[in-house]
Amino acid sequence: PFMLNVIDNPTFQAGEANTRFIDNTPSLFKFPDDTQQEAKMLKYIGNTTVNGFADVAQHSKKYYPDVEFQDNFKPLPKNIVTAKDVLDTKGVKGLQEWLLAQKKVLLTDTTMRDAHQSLFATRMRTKDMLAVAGASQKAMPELFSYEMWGGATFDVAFRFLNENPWDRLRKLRKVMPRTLFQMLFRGSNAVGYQNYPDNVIREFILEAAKSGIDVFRIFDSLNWIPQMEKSIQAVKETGKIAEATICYTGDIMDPNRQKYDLNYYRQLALDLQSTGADIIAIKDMAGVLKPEGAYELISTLKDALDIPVHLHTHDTTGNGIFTYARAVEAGVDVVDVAASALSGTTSQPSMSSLYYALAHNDRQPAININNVEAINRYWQGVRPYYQDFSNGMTGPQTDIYQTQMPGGQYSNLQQQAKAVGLGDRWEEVKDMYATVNDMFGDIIKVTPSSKVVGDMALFMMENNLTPDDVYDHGEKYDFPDSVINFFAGNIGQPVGGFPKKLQKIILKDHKALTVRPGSLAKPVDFEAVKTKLQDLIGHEPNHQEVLSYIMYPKVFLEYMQSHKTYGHISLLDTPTFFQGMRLGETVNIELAKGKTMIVKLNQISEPDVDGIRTLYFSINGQNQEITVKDNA
Ligand code: 3PY
Ligand code: ZN
Repeated sequence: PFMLNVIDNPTFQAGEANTRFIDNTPSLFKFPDDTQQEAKMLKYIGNTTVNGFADVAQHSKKYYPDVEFQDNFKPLPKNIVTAKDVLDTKGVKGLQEWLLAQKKVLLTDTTMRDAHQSLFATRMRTKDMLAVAGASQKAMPELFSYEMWGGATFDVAFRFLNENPWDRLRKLRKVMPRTLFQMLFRGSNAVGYQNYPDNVIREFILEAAKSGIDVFRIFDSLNWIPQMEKSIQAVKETGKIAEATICYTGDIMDPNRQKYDLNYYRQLALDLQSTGADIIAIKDMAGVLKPEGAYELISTLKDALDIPVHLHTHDTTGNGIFTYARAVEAGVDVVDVAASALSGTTSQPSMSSLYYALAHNDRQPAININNVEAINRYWQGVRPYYQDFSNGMTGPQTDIYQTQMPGGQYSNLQQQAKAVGLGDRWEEVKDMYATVNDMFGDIIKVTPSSKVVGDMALFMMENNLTPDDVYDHGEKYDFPDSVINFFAGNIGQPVGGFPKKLQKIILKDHKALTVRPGSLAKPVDFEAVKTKLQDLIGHEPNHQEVLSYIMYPKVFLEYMQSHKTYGHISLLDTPTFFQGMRLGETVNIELAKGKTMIVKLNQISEPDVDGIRTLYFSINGQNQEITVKDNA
């Protein structure tokens, strides 16, 4: 490459190269890839500096502290056996036995998935996870698992962060080889919002298992087992853990709300156990499981089942720790918590709060609290980076007991409401959400059924509709696609069936399914998709790319395009990624180990008649200018 650089150099070609030519031409020492990578990086920084990042307010000053984190943790001692070691050496059965034999309650850390999904719309970048991942494994080897993939992280990575979620998995796996990795899997909806053919579900699970996922938390948004069976079977093929999940809704202790009563949950758990579940999870996605309800529910399940029980809640109401404490008394095997800085409100309860809440209790989790707090200090530094995406909730919201909105949806629906001009009517949106749930017959609300309820609520508000308007002249309206889809049975059958009158109004002449949608879907021809995708992206796609394209065709292609334009911008620090640079600022970008690009922004010109600005940078001391169209 060096010779080529010399030969291609215009000075050299013009025959003007003298002996000092090489010394004075540092670009000769850069390989084309570097130069391209730098140019792409600059293009991104320039664009973001001038035009900002979609939906993020620009700040004229830095408003976050610098994060300094030193990994001073010692390597894992030889005698420590992690849950991952147990799975890898003794298999699923071994892990089940190991779990059931634990006296202490075990923990799953959701910081890298649900916590940020629920607090700031899933915007956490891989770079911020990688900085602490290896240290976390050393600091907290006693954890059951890390939830770090699935749910909304898959599409948000492509859609908003210009990142490939498979790369995230690979990189984290590399630095956390002895930690169980857990993902949230939406049954027949995989990591999407729609039904996928059975062979797509199977291939996705096989690929995820191969890429490092150990525990698959599989749920269906209507608790309909036919929508979960194929996923459970696929996980069993891989020798990984099928954690079949029951979404909790209603209130088992309220005699007036018995659509989902204790017996409903007990029977569902038993049915999932017979379907092949290795662990049963209770997914309290909205955080409405009250402490006494948790005690009743977990006691009943522990009595009825032979397999471990894992409880997931959100701390939206402020009662999460109390709920867990009662579940711990009832014998729950594992609960989900997050690092304090990313816990509370719509996220999971805090790991360290739970630790202290269970002081002098013989089931207090076996963790090193000083280590937990050291890791948390890192997250404290990172959290402000994402303030712009935060849902703004600063304290407990007990109205969630009425609205039953999932924690993961709260911040997303808020963004959606803003986008359609309903940002300042958020309280009404929440009320409408509860109203729509009643109209739909009190359904289980979690992705994607929660999105259906949210879309309908926004639709009714945008069109100023009351429920009576819908019942009386609903035929006049074109309801959102997601709502039509739901009533057409395309995401499955709700408990107790559809409300017939409303179904007719929404569907008009459209027919409704009563069978599992996947039983009718044609299998995807992976080879054909691969060939088509190769034409679209210009290289032979790997299996992960094929699967990503099948899940999200448009989002994936847009990602590929922007990746081509901007290169590896996942290497940028987060403030620069979202805010660009300010005049006089210097940013260090580690392109590869030991290869740093030092970027300083010296000057920005006024826009010319065409709105083009020139930005003057120095890159590793060399001046470089680029032009950017100012869209303002
Ligand atoms: C998801 O499906 O992403 C969820 O977090 C549901 O709670
Ligand atoms: Zn959740």
